[in-house]
Parts: sequence; C-alpha cells; structure tokens
Amino acid sequence: MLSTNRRQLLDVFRAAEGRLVSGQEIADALNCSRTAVWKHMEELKKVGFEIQAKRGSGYSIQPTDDGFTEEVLYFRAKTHFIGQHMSFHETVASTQLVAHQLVGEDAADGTVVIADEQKAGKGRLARPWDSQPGTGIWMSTILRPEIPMQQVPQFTFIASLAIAEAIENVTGLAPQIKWPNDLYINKRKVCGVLTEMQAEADQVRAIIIGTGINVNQTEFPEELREKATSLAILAGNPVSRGALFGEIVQQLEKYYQLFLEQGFAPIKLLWEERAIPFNETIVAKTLRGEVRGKVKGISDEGILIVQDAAGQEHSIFSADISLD
Ligand code: BT5
Repeated sequence: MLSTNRRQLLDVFRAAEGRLVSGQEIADALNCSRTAVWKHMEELKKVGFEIQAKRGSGYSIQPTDDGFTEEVLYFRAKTHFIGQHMSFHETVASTQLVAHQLVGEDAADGTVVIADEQKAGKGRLARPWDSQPGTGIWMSTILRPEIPMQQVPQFTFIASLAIAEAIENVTGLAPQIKWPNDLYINKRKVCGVLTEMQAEADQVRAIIIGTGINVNQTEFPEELREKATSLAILAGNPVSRGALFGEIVQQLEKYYQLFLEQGFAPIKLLWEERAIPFNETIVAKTLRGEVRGKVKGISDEGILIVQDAAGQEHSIFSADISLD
C-alpha cells in the first residue's frame, strides 16, 4: 500500500497533468519543508520516474517505460475507481487468491491486485498459468455490481473487450477474441481471462476478473511454445507494461460503466466485431462431452450457440474451443 505522503505527492502531479508544479505547492500539499520536498523527489527516481526540475519554476514527473511499481501504476491509472485502490506484489502465489481474501475484508469496488510474478497463477479448472517475473500483467480486479448471478459470465466479455482495445491502443496490434476468454493474435494466445465470484444465496458479493497478459516474454516454456506469444514478440520491441496497465484500467472502467448504464447488448455487439470463430466449424469440449458444429453467435447472456451437422442448436455455457 502506498504511504499517505507518497499518495499525496503523486496526486499533486496527477492533478497537474504535466504542468510544472512548484516546490512550494508540493510542500503545502504534503505539509512539509522545501528540503523534504527535494528528498521526496529523489525517492521518486528510485521507483520508476524521471524528474524534470526547472530552477525557479518547479518539477514535473514522467514514469519510465519500464517502470512497474505501485507508484507508477497509481500515477498511470487515470480512472475514477478501477485501480484507485491497489494491492501490489513483487511476487505472489496468485492475484486471484489475494483478491478473494480482500473481498472478505470489504475491499472497495475497483480494487486491483497486481503482481510482477505469480508462483501459482491459475487458469480455468485450476490449470496453471505461466506468470514469469517482469514479463506480463498479472492482475485481478474486484468489482461489486448489483446484478443477478446469471450475469456474472458477461464480465468475461467486458474484460476481454476492454483488454483487446487497450492492447490495440498501446501497440497497434489487433487481438481477436476466442469465446469465452482468450485473446489471440496470429493464432496464438496473448491473454487469458478468468472470471470468478463470491456470492451469498442469490446475491453477488463481488466479481473477481483475473487477467493474464503476455507482454515482454521473449521465450515460453516448452509446452507453451506452439500456442502462446507475447506483445513484444509480435511488435518486435518491448512494450511498456505500465502504459498498458493505464490503458487497461481506463478501458475496463469505460466498458463496465457502459454495461451498468445500457446492459449487455452494446458490449455484445462490440465483442462480436472482434470475435473468432464466427461461422467456422469448431469443436467445443465441455465437461459433458464434445459438440462439433458451426458457431452461430452468442446469446444475449453470452452463451455460445453452435449448430451441429444435423441442424440442431446447442447452447454452450463453458468449454474449450478449437477449430475443426
Ligand atoms: C485462462 O485460463 O486463460 C485464464 C488465465 C487467467 C490468468 C490470470 S493472471 C492474473 C490472475 N491470477 C491468476 O491466478 N489467474 C489470473 P484457461 O482458458 O484455462 O487457459 C489455461 C491454459 O492456457 C493452460 O492450460 C495453458 O495451456 C495455457 N497457458 C498457460 N500459461 C499461459 C500463458 N502465459 N500464455 C498463454 N497460454 C498459457
């Protein structure tokens, strides 16, 4: 957690939006001496910022491209609530587990748990999620909408749409979304979404959206080499995880608000524009068996509709999809 002082200092610069801030302004905001201001500024250099100091006029700060600290992420989160509370970890078993705990401690709507490394990152059905240190964005976002339980799966769509757009805005690469939770570029997976919830009776207590994004890996373990890729591999250069994080929280907030105001319909339309594999023949492996057929679309609830060779329609709630 950021100290109050650190948060106040960053707030001054966030509010300044790039304009120079005088030493006196900072001293007033932090209720400290001018000498202490200088020390605070020196500290910021150690946590991922470049400082510009102009004699007589003041300071401005800029996060470095590779800065990935709680301070940098807070500075880059230009949102109203998503990412305004953060639980940052150098290393953690799984950000999902931490997020579940925080829900128990009444974490605020929009709290983000983020880690530089996960030792036991998980996918759906407890599959392992490879989360090497210093390479990706491994984060879990806690949301507390007042919605019935059936709508919870729709948050996978909100998240994948938001992340696809954020990736495109930052890198120019255009991810496609494979139902329900994968982002693909050039037929390889760059991101997976895991939506979990806590509920009591019929009441949703919180939704926890886990997102794993491969950003700067240049290599993957043997078993992923054929199916995974990273933004850096595709772009041919490292991508700023901090800048991407800032864009993700902004897009997530934008689409979450759209959902709260207008429901799932506009999300569904935007999601479909990025979706694969429409009208393709696929095999959906579910816990109950396999369905082979053509993708007809998704329902208003986000359920995949597949038509088999005999013309019968199947509603698929959860599955692994592969092209036939
Ligand atoms: C997912 O599951 O794609 C959801 C992944 C969610 C990970 C995030 S990271 C932050 C948060 N904290 C967590 O502990 N989890 C979430 P699924 O559709 O089940 O895909 C899992 C499969 O993807 C694995 O079985 C591997 O085959 C493959 N995989 C594992 N690590 C990968 C990676 N880094 N990139 C691409 N594919 C990977």
